[in-house]
Amino acid sequence: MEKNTRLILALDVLDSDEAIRISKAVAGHVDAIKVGYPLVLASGLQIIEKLVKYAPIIADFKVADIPNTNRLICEQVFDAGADAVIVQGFTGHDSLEACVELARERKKDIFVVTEMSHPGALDLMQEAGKAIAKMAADQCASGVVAPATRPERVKQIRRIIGEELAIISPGVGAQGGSASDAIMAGTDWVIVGRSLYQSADPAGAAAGIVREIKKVIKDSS
Ligand code: FNU
Repeated sequence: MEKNTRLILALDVLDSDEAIRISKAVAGHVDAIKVGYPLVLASGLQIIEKLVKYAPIIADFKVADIPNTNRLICEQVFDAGADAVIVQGFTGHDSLEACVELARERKKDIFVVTEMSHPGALDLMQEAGKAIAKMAADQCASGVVAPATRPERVKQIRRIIGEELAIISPGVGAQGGSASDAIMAGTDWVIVGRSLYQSADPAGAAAGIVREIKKVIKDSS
């Protein structure tokens, strides 16, 4: 994934025509499009090959199973044309290794969820977040998913994983996080869903976030 606009669209719409229309509109403004269960369950896995012409596709299936099942899932998703898969880290080193090994063979990317962006992540997940980040780094995953809603955690996770791994951060906009705060905390890409796909002008909304990101980078350099 090329680091250009540093914006990833989370495309959680259900209708494939709408998904294509929005992807086409934001294509120049995003470095990737993230699809997940809502869109894929509603319109089929083949939506990935229809969208991949607009941007690289990250499949957010939060894969969380035993190693063999994890590998089978990632194989299906890579075969469908996705460039990256988001997997959970809490299932442990062997489950993650199955995904990372396959991605290496296929020259694809795995992003590991450390701690999620919603309030409930504080109940159980946050405690494991730093250990998951370290495991992702030890296994040489491509990157981690860390919460834009908690920039201080992004900072801590960046210190743990170093500069080799990427951080992609959801939670900007609808969940209350700010793109500039996440970028300043060390995020490589912000992931934005509802604020883009529910906008009357998704391209304009995307361009606005990209401007905000570029400004904060310029002001801080
Ligand atoms: P928006 N997402 C998230 N938090 O929000 N993959 C996480 O910790 C995580 C995610 C996804 O709120 C969420 O499923 F690991 O409308 C949705 O697709 O901007 C997107 O990021 C956020 O969407």
